[in-house]
Amino acid sequence: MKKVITYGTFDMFHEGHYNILKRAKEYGDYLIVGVTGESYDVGRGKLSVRDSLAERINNVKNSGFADQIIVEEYLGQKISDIIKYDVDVFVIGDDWKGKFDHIAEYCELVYLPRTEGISSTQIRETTFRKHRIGIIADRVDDNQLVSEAKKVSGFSVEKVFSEDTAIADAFSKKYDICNVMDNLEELFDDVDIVFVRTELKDRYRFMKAAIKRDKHVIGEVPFSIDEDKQNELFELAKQHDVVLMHNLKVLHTQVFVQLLWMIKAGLIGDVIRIDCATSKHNRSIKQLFYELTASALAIVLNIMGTDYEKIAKRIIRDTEDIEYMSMTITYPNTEVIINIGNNIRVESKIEIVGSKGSIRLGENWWRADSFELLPVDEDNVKRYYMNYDGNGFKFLIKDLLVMIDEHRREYPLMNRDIDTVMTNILQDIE
Ligand code: C2G
Repeated sequence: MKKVITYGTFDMFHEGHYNILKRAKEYGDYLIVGVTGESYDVGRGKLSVRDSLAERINNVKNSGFADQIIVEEYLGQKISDIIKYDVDVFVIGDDWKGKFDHIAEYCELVYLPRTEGISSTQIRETTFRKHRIGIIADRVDDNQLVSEAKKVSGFSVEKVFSEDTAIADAFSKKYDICNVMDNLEELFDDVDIVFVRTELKDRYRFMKAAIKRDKHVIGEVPFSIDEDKQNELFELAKQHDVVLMHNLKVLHTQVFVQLLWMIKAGLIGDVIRIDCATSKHNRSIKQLFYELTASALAIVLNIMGTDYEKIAKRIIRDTEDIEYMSMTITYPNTEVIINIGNNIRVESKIEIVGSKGSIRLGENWWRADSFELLPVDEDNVKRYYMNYDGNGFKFLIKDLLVMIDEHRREYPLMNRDIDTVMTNILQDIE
């Protein structure tokens, strides 16, 4: 019996998929189809997949050509499948020409011509409404929004506005955004999401204007340190039925959700202490404080909840440019320490110490792609990771799209309670 294998995502199953399965089957007597698993797709940067794995498998099954369906879960699995299933022929579309030549060492390799004029991307674009985003900026720095947005289909960055026209021009050149807007109102025309990337003092004003024009908003954290203004923004968002999304990438990474689950499930026992530190160079302590402390607090408040007993804070300024902030948050049985330095070198890490074990995150924990679990009673360290490129913004965008499309308005890991406590703590530091 001659065994053939082929692989694919098979999202929005179409004629091209049908044709390749049909032709693949003709190369032998038995066809195995590998359908990509969801985390494998995320890992290889395919964030636009719309159908669930079950739906995609079902569609392959309904084509009637597959004798066996398997799930492709990791890079490199193809070689082990060929060995495991004793495959004779490997078939793939010629959009992959040259990429799978090494397979020829293990079995016969066939690249088949693609069906012209149809693709999953094309169907996604015509089936789903495209979300357009406008940016309000006060510096030429997009926080990788533009590059990350390109990885999520159904989303495009269209317009930029700045009160300083030189900044808007430089921004559009640097990030290749065609439309530079002269005034704010124009920015709001034809976009449905607005990213407010400005200093704290201007955020509330811009966010309010965007919400009033029924735009979903992504804002830097905190939106405002004035509790009344903050509440007003949320009230307005409710009235206008739009999403207010905090630019806190960590809350959208798989690694964070995974470690949160492990802690909640009791894998490290009771949390006794959380130690969180990092440092940056040549940046004002305010900026540092807000960006990094907000990420640290988002992690801590999700793990520990919002009922802390007290907070103590110290800022040490040794010279004009060395600054060091140390904050202690006390819970009934847990102590949380957050240390942030400027122009001083502090090891970047988060250590969550529990009665049964610890969890450690290293460098760049605010957009973590890995962590370690160190059980108390075992020597072996377990590593958990999710490889991804970029700074994680794409996961935030993807979550935002799901929220908009499915009409959800509050992201569960950043609910109003967490937001209020976070704002109060940040306000307290002012
Ligand atoms: N295909 C085709 N004609 C099209 C579209 C797709 O022949 N118009 C083929 C592709 O060449 C591929 C198969 O259909 O062989 C599945 O395509 P996708 O679902 O796009 O899968 P892809 O992401 O290319 O995954 O491990 C995954 C595989 O390497 C391929």
